[in-house]
Amino acid sequence: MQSQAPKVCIVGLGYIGLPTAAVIARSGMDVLGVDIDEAVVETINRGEIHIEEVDLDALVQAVVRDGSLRAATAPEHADVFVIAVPTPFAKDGHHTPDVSYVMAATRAVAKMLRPGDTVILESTSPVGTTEEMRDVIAAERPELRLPGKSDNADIAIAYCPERVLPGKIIQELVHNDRSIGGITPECAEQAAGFYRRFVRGECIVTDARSAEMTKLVENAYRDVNIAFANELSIVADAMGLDVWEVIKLANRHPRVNILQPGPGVGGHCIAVDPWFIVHGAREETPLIQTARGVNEGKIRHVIARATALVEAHPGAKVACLGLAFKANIDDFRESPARLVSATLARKFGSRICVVEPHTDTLPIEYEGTGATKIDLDTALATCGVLIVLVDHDVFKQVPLEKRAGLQVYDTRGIWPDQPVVTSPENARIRAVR
Ligand code: SAJ
Repeated sequence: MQSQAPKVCIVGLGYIGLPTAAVIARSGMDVLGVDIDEAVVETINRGEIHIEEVDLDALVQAVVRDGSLRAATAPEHADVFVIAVPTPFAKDGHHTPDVSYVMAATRAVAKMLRPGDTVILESTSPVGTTEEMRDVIAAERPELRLPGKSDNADIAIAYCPERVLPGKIIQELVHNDRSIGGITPECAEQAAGFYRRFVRGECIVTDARSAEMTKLVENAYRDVNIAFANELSIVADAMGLDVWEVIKLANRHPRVNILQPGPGVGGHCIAVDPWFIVHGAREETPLIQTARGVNEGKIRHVIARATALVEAHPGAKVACLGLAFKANIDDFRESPARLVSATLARKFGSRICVVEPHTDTLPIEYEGTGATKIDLDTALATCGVLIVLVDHDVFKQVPLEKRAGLQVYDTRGIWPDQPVVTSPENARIRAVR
């Protein structure tokens, strides 16, 4: 790594690429952000952002204004290329990872490469993807000596997964430790030299395949642990127990730390990445596959329980609290809360109201159902049934006197003081299973 600040090109300006580009630009490097979406490029070049993330707007505005970050629709030569494009599922119905965006970005970058450059993949990817990138570069640029293929490689290729939490991305980008996996040890060291310029956490070097697996393992670990909590919540419903009380007490054991049940696992990572491990080792992953099944099953359980509650109170309006996939964010993609309330909206039409402080409109699937969006105060004043689907702080703060007389199904356990009602619908849910 040259001691002079390297020029950096980041391909993909989404939830990871844009904050990463902005943080790197802030650290004094000259950054070009690349996205195929012209509207995204224009927005960023105006110093604005197309995604919501805490503190990102002011940061992007500052680095665009001082010229250290600019955006374009095609890459230009840089010393370091960082690829942060989506790796969705293929549309084959088997949860097969689709790395075609990674390979398209690699081909675009390959054309620019000069000896001494570094190419880093950050996208969550199945094991072996970084080597596949190397092979794509080899096909595009047969004259380059590539790592793992010849000694004295001309360029470095490495995998360094992002591991930042939505809502804390800017802070975690700087302070989290990073696993940096090179195709060779030299590649890892060259990439680590780049990250050490803006990361305050430890930059730990390893091989590319281990780094790829590490990222998948982190999210599969969380999925398995959330599945345990969700299974307990279903058991507690069957036994008439308060799962939050049981978890709170069990967690007083010095070696027990159970996560929180919810309406299912949402977002674009935890519910997706375990399948990337399964894809590479289907026979060897019964636990990971079962955890996915438990977390998917929890969504169906919540829909069944909520349906029974709504049916048991035929005259009441129903408020579904929250659309986001988790607390205090405005990201509604892959959200179990959204799936639950949209399903109720299709079943019960205009009886269903949705409360979500982070948006002015309801997503498209509510169109024609008759469901409406209302604010929290209106919900508390007009709805007889509340279904808590997201633990936003504004919901947690609702005092008991405003909800004491209402029928409440709290899937997040945000209101421990809510009186427990032993109602016919609870019995019915037991019968449903
Ligand atoms: N959830 C529960 N109970 C819990 C914790 C979470 O039901 O106790 C649910 C949430 O409500 C949400 C889902 O799980 O629907 C995922 O939320 P999350 O906060 O666990 O994770 P993400 O998807 O926001 O971010 C994860 C993080 N991974 C880990 O914590 C291992 C983050 O560090 C990764 O960078 C991110 O995935 C990613 O991009 O891979």
